[in-house]
This record gives sequence, structure tokens and C-alpha cells, in this order.
Amino acid sequence: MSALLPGILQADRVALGRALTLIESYNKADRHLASDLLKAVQAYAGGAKRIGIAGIPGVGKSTLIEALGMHLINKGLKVAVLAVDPSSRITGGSILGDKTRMPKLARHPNAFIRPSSTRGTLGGVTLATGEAIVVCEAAGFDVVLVETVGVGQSEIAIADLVDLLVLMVLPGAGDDLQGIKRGLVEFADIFCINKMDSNALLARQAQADLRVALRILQTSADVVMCSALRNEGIEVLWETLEKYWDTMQRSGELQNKRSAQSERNFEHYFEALILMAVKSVDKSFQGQELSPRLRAEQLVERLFPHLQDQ
Ligand SMILES: Nc1nc2c(ncn2[C@@H]2O[C@H](COP(=O)(O)OP(=O)(O)OP(=O)(O)O)[C@@H](O)[C@H]2O)c(=O)[nH]1
Ligand SMILES: [Mg+2]
Repeated sequence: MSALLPGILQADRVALGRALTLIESYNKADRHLASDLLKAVQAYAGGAKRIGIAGIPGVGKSTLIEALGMHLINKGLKVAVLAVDPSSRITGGSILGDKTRMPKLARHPNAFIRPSSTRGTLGGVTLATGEAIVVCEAAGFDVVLVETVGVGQSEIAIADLVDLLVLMVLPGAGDDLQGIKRGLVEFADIFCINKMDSNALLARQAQADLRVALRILQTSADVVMCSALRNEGIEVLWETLEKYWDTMQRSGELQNKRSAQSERNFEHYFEALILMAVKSVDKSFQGQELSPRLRAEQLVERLFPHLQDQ
């Protein structure tokens, strides 16, 4: 473990890759090593702008990350990309697709792209991604972009990991908010209407409609338009993100947000670990013909023997 730290601090790809594999491991011995490693990198963490990119499949997240990532690299920044796939599509080639959708970034020495698997991760993919962000920060990346494919729950989960969440939508989003769920809107800091090249008029209309809707909902979210494919609107998107981030940092909101996220992530870990412990104890009842009630009672007794009298 300690051998990995110098490599991580130098952004050595092999060390980074090993560290992230360790973090994603379900194996108990690995989990202890991962905890030690995270403790060691913690001192070097916190320095990146953490940006989530969410939206329905095919909206253009990977294409946008390629364009935004190269924009940042041209500004002299180092960019890490964590692709999170909360569905089980990891074997379906979507991650492979991601690499081919980010050809320039994938080859650039100042970029690091890492797909995450959902399988075998303590508490789901979200927690491991949060730790991967910290490792990337220790490696000196200035911006960490987190792509998440899902709709609904996964954006909400990702909102607990990043400083700012970009929700990508298609032109036409203004009509019916395109199935953008109400709960989700409050988690997005910036709406990005992509593929404006396919219908500029509709995109502009969507921007106006979304702005009105957001004002009614009293959120401070902004709406930008871009064409990830044609590399248009990327600068405005980044300027908007920077403006939001700087304002948050100056007001102290960034620190508050990260502290609140840390608290919620503790709760996620705690629940995940408790659930794992409970399930492993429950396994010891296997083969016994217990009624559901008796099994539950015995399980609680075994877990909390000191509560027996109550
Ligand atoms: N016309 C147009 N097409 C785009 C634009 N951005 C992305 N696309 C295309 O949309 C398709 C999907 O793009 P991706 O970047 O893979 O979308 P994604 O959101 O990452 O998709 P998943 O990872 O599968 O969820 C590809 O064929 C892209 O070339 C754009 O601005 N304009
Ligand atoms: Mg993608």
C-alpha cells in the first residue's frame, strides 16, 4: 500500500490504476488496504474542482467530456475522468464506447480516464467513486469530471460526490421538461442543452423555457447550450462552471457542501457495512426451517445480545 503512495502523488498511471482497483475491491483484506491508502492520500486531497456530468443515455455526455476535457487541457490543466455506470451495462460495451468517444483525451498525457464497475463495490458504485476522486486529487488533477449514465437515482447519488452537477438535456427539453423529474432538478446546478447543431431554434426555445421553469422553482441553476460534437459552447459552459465554483468557494458554501456530503457518505457506508454484517450473520441460519418471524427474532438476538430483555 505505502509503495503506491509515491506513484499516486506523481500521477503514475500504473499506481493510480492499482489504487482504484483496490478501492473497488469487495475483498476484506483489500478493504483494509484501501482504508490505509485513503488515510494516506487524504492529506493531499480536496484540491480539484469536482464536476458531475449526468443525463439520459445518448445525450452526449462522453462527447462533451472529450470537448470540455481538451478545452481544459489546452488551458494547462490536468483532467481526470471517472465514468460511472450504475446499470449493469459495463459488459455491454458502453465503457469501451466511452474510450472511443474520448479519443484525444484517452491519449493525452495530462488526462486520465477510468471507468468504474458497479460489481462488487462496497455500498454501490457511488462510494468507490467518491474515493477515486480523492485519489485523483492526490495525483494532482485540477478537474475531476464524473460521467454518470443513469437517470434518476444515480444523478442524485452523484450529487453527493461533486461540487457542481451538470444535467445534459436535448433540444426540446423545454416542452415538457423531458421527463426531468422534479426531485432531480434541484440537484442540477447547470443545465446543458446539447446537440444545438441539430436544431438551434428548438435549443434556444428550450433554454428560454427552462430558465422560466427554474425561476419558478426558485433555483439558482443556469442553462447553457452547446454542441459537444462541433465543440461549440464549451467555453461558455466552462466559464459558467468556474463562476459558480468560485462563488461557492468565496462564500464558504463549497466547504459546507463538502462537509454535508461527507456526513451523508458516512451514513451510506455505515448502512452498507451494517447490511453486509447482518447478511453474513443471517447466512448462519441457512438450512434451518425457521418461520420468517423467528428468523428475524433470532437474527436480532444474535446481533444485539444485550438488547434481549427489551
Ligand atoms: N448532432 C450531435 N450529435 C452529438 C452531439 N454530442 C454527441 N452526439 C452524438 O450522440 C451520440 C451519443 O453520444 P455519447 O457522447 O456517447 O452520449 P452519452 O451520453 O455519453 O451516452 P452513454 O454513455 O451511452 O449514456 C453519439 O453518436 C455522438 O456522436 C452534438 O452536440 N450534436
Ligand atoms: Mg458515455
